[in-house]
Amino acid sequence: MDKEKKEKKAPFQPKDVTTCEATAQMLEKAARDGVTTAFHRAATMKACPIGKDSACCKHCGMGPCRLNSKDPYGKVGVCGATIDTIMARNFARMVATGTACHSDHGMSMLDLFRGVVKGEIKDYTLKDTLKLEAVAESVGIDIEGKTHQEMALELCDVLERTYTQVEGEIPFVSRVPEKTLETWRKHGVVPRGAMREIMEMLARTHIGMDQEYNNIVQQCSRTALSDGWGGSMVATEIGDILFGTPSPISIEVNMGVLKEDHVNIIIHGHEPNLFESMCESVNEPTLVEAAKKAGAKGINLVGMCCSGAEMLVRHGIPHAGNFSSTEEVLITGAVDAMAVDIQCIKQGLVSVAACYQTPLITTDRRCHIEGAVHVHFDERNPKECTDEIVIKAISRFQNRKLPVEIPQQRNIGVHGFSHEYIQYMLGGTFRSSYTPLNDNIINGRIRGVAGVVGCTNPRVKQDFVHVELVKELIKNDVLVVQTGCSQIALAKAGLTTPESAVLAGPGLREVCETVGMPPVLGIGSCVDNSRILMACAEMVKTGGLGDSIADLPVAGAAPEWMSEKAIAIGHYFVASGVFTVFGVTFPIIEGTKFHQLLFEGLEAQGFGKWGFSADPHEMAKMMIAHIDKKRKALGIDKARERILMDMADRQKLEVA
Ligand code: SF4
Ligand code: MSK
Repeated sequence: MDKEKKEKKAPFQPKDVTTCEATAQMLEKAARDGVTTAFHRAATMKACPIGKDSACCKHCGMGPCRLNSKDPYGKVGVCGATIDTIMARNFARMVATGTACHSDHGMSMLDLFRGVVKGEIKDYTLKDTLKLEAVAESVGIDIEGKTHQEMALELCDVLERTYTQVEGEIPFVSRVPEKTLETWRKHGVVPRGAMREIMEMLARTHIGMDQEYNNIVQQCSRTALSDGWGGSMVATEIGDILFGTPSPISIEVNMGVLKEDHVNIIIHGHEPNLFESMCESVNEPTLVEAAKKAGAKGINLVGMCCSGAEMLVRHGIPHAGNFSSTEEVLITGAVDAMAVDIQCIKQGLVSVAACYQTPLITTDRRCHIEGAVHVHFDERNPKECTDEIVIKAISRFQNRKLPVEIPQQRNIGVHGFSHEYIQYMLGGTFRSSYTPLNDNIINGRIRGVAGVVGCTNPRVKQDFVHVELVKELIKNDVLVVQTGCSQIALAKAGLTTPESAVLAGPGLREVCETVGMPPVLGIGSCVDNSRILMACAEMVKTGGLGDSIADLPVAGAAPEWMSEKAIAIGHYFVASGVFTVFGVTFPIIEGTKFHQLLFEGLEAQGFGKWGFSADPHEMAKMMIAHIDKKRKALGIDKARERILMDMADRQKLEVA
């Protein structure tokens, strides 16, 4: 941090770019320390207006070709590609990349699972054998008389088809409601293995291949479904079998979880195995002793981003913040090591970490970063890597030279609502089912269910859109389920406590208070969006809310999305039958045929549809209107009117 940098003014006021007070405090400090972050770069780097509308193509050497978003049909690319072809191909490549990320994650979880089951990997065990039995049965494995090892080996072979199957339907299609599956079959989008779908998607977007936007979108749906009901779902299910299915746990979130007198280690990324081993290493007596000898009171393990969200719900490990705070947390000067694995790791972390002499450690062969230290993580000997991370952190603690400033915000909430737990919570041990949820939707106490998920993005005020949207939804009796960075935004805003039921509408509040649950249910990381699909499938199976996912009074949103994974998630929800609204920006030109297909046409074919609004209140309005439309189609809109009248009457009585 030289003098010249110190005098550099931030191009914004911290409070204008984030509602997270801890992040704002660190941005103030960044200005004093002369450090730049993604917020600074977003403020000074204007998004390319042509790229923003997806009106350019660089798929071949005759281009790059730029079309005019103001006059989209006025021009074509050198090869003759129209705006619809160009936008559809760009969108398709985002879906393919997002699907590849989740599927690659799922495949490594399956590799780990196989290694554990075969006894080649000894540091992990099968923690949830009840889940193992349930998953095996769900894909048609006869578990009668088999040992857990036998059924797990069989399960490995079946689930591997999720990725490698050349022809025919992937195993978890068995979980899709019959009528939804009928729609998929009719439109030829039932997925084969993710590898096949991604390969075909990429091939079809090459110059001179698929140049009919409807046909490209059909393959987008097939590819995205191989993620939601395939790649991601396997990652979630195997994670639960290996590390335990989450159940509600009280947790602490925000930068105040860092401790000045402890060795602070942050794990950031997506795969739970690194984090699970870190839990062992930070409790290793020799390392704890070493930390104490270095003058620390102990070792404080903290999560960030999505692997943090998984550890939060499985072990109650504190969480320091979401994607947009990963550079800012280093500015505290209190982080003695940040270890990362895969996905959503900003390259900008390297320079911020260097400013505070914090070791930034990459651990996965798929994600090295120039300037970071690499310590390879091998599941066959995981502690070799995680012990070394702890040793590096202790050494940094011992040599801390820069002042430490830890924001004091620390929010407590309850998270860990797997779809299995929602069933148990509402139905109790003996009649565990989704019937009470469906009943409360049918009688109108709960208007509908919304999944609010996804990233944060420095192009919009951090957390603001998530929090405003969720507040508006629960106020209107919509139960909210959450994953990923969105869940952390709401946890920081204090909305994941049972007490926050006071912010809900009268019907939802009554249900929450009866059961003792928050109106906002945190369920895990971004691959755990598959839990929301499972909850939707259970709601259909339970009955009374239509025959397909498209009939349900549900909606989804990613209000501050930024990653291609989010686009893949959005599209698998749309293809599954869910109205899904994105904020920030959407790579499309309004008024084009491609826009019409995504935002209206797919719904007419029996799928869900896309929506867009950058404004949280408008977004809530759109989602609630959709939920009401579905209630009307189901003939349960009258029940809600009656219930609301009853509640209003009751309130009037209370006032009197
Ligand atoms: Fe231009 Fe067509 Fe090549 Fe794309 S594929 S860069 S539109 S010539
Ligand atoms: S980490 S994909 S920023 S949710 Fe899953 Fe957060 Fe989005 Fe990454």
